Amino acid sequence: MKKCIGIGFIACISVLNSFAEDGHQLWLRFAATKVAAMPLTKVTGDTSLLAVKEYRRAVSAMTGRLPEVSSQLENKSLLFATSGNKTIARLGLSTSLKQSGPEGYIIKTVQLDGKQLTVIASESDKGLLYGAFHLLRLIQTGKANDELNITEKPSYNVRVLNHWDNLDGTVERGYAGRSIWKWDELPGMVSPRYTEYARANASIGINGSVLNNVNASPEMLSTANLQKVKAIAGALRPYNIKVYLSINFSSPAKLGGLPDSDPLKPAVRKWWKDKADEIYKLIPDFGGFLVKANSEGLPGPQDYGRTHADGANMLADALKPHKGIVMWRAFVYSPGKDERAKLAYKEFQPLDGKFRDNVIIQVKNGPIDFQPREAFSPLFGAMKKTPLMPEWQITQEYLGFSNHLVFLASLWQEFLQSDTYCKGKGSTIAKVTDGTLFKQPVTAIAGVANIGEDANWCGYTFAQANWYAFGRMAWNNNLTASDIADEWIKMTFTGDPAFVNPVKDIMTTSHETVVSYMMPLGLHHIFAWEHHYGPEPWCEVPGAREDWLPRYYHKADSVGLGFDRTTQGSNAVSQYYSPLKEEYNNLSTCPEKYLLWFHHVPWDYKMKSGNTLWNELCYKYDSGVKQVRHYQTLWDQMEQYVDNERFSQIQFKLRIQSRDAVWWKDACLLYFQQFSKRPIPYDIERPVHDLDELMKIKLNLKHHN
Ligand code: GCW
Repeated sequence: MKKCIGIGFIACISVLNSFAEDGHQLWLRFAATKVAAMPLTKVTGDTSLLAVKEYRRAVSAMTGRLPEVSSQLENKSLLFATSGNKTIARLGLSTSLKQSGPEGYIIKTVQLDGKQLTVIASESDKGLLYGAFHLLRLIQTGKANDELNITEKPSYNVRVLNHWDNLDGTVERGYAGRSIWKWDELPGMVSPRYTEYARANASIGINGSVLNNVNASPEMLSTANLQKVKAIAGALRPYNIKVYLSINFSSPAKLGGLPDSDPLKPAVRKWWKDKADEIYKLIPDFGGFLVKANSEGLPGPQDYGRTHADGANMLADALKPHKGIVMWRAFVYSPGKDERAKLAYKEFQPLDGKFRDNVIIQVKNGPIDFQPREAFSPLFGAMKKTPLMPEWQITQEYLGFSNHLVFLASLWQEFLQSDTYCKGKGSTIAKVTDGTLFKQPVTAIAGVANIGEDANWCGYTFAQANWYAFGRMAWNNNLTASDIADEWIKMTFTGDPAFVNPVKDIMTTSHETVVSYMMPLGLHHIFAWEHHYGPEPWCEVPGAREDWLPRYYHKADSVGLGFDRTTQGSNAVSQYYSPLKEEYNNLSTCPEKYLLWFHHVPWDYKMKSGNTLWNELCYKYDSGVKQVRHYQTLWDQMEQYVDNERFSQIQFKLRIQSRDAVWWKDACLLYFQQFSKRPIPYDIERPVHDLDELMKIKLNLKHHN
């Protein structure tokens, strides 16, 4: 039965979409209704190739008929071929294929011997698989035709998901149920879900998976656990997904029984070398290690007076003979040394050039911590002799968990297109990290996964879009949020423009919306203690680190609001290149979206709109609330295009988001009003909560450390 909340009678009696879908198929539904014309139902190629299997499986789902396979070239058929194939040479594709590398591919319509063929060609089977999924995407989004001429090559070599999954099955900052990795059952039982996971990732170009939490247990590397990792690696391998592990820097002592884990001691170095040898014996294509060291209480080389480079290089040396890499995180902020936003740069920039060539530094997009909006981390562009990889958070720790609709591609696009000016104008983060401006030996990008054992994988249909967007942008860092939303909507729901257009509007404005109702104008880190779901700008925890408390960041007082990071303040602006540092330093040129990130601004400061800061803040919060209500209205009109189950889930979640937006607005405005002592403009909705009442809210949301 349909729920008829706020929807018209006609929609309620509609039987068109009365089937239910639990979202398990993600964007790989291959629904028959979406395919207008299916041009290529004949295939030439080796049926044992996964690319051919995937293509046939999808087409059969869309048309009800399994495409025929022939060994002869047939008119209007699809040819799968790697570079050795005679036809590839005849078509003169060999050189372009070489340039596209083993994962790249060409999809091209050609005429040969009087026949029209569509060719998917690559240097290797991996590229064929990616090419097959590309063609399927074109078919589903109505873009397949007889004039295809596509050459693709991934922006980054390593496109990896970081699972913050623990050996006990919990997931740190996970909002989609427990971990998909069933350590208790492995290696004897290998869940079919691993293959489904690998396939979903391959369909969007992801080629690596770090299986465990960066807050890593030394036990992860025990021989028994490595056998389990081997079993997972076996399930992921056919889809070109390599496994990586997060390691605990104290493993030699804690697991190996050595007196300590000093990276310069021969016994410690030998322990790691032996461990690497053991891993590669089990998993010859193992990817390497991800390391969180000397961060948030975890052990690291500094415990022994050594540097991050000493630690990373030791691991790099152990992995090098096997072609493994070290992804070493720059998420460090030891207390007391300086203000938090400056710390990663201060520790890592001086180490530029000191790392082995199989080390890559993994840097969160912003200098603090995955906030709704941050200025980009100044480390990007600042380490010219060391490869850097962006780390994004797909799981919505600071963005309403899997309750809020927030399409993160907009945030990531803003980040990738930010100009660092490190080599003059146009030195965007995309170009700094993907090998365009610096010839890095390895390029990479990571996303913290939002995947769990929920039937729909991510806890919310719209959270699936963020997994999808990560893969697509890791493959092609020039794609826009709008392009990606368009594809995803058509594949996940329907290609009907009456559905696609409004939903795309919702998705592409949703990031700005959440910023408006949570932390507009550069505000950051005013979340509730520990779980980071709701607002708590007033939060006080006796004995807590200063930089874990919201007031450290918002600095509200009778004069104004915001963190002074100018040359008069903490001078974080100095970590950026000119002309950015001057632009950010000056109140009148600083982009208003970063205003309170870089400045402590008087309540009566005149904004570009003509409003005072206080009024602007109020209008921003209010606009965020209004936008979510608008999304509800739009969504309710979409019922006729969606199955019941997903329609109702989204309707339900939007109601939560709407209530949460009001909660955020009331909490922040009533709290900051105590400092501004100014009225909330009379043309916006009055608060519906009391501050006292909001300050009592304590959610019982544990996070697993
Ligand atoms: O954002 C913080 C999270 C921690 C996380 C840490 C990190 C895995 O609150 O849960 O730990 O960042 O990125 O290491």
